[in-house]
Amino acid sequence: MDSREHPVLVQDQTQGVLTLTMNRPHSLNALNRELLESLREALDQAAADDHVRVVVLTGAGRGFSSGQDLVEVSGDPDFDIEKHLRRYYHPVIRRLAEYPKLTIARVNGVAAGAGASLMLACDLKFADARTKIHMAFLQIGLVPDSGASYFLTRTLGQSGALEMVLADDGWTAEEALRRGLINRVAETGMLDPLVRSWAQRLAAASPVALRLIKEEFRKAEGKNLDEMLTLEARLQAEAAASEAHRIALATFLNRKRKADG
Ligand code: LHQ
Repeated sequence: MDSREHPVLVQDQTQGVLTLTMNRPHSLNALNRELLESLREALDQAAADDHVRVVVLTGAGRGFSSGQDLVEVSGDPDFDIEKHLRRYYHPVIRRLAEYPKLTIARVNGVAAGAGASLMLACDLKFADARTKIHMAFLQIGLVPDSGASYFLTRTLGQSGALEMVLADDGWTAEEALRRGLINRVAETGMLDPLVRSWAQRLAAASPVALRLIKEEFRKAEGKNLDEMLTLEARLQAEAAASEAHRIALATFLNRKRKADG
């Protein structure tokens, strides 16, 4: 298969940043079976590769992802949507939600339906100012899936999540930013510098600390203070035993010794 036809392009930008590009631009990167399987495989490989510290997920062309490829699933009388979700979407969403490395959604254009769910499952979301986030489920008589209900209610609360799903035409990037659904909005032409600066800085940070910070925050949901104090202390012991911490501490003490003369 020609690399231009591959549904997910894997670009190693060295310095620990790997970019996965959903590559079906003619349909605004509509999600078909092949793309979802390729994405899961690429995520698995990147998770196992020690050189990869940060994964950037983005779309080719003018969109991030338009969600499920509606052409692929229409016209098949035997299509079983529940099975389809379990088989193709759930592994990707679970993988992203529990990913051991930092993930950044580079939202270069519209994110709709399950495409928005993919964005929501990433750790950081940076969007181009022209982006629209459109849940799109109700328009075709469906309910939020692929983790959308989970991520939206946690981020926006019940009422905000409902408003988002019922919105006529989705939210602009500015609205999504104001509501806390995404982290940053970049003016036209500024998305790449924004993503690059965050990705490179975090790729140079302690991979152990990043993995544990993610675990800490994921587990904080639904826990009380006592439980979190216990968990923090355990995770801190693991972070403190890492090479990155040992080197950073030695560097600090060296600098201090020199400064003190
Ligand atoms: C598409 C798609 C698309 C195929 C644009 N499929 N071709 C999970 C599992 C199983 C079943 C169902 O659902 C789910 C969860 C979901 O994801 S449900 C939500 C599915 N997505 C949608 O309903 C969004 C449908 N698309 C749109 O509403 C618009 O295309 C958006 C708002 C995304 C973008 O609008 P425009 O910027 O005006 O672009 P466009 O509509 O002109 O689209 C460009 C091309 O992409 C066009 O093809 P063409 O050959 O005419 O140039 C579209 O047909 C194609 N396309 N979305 N989901």
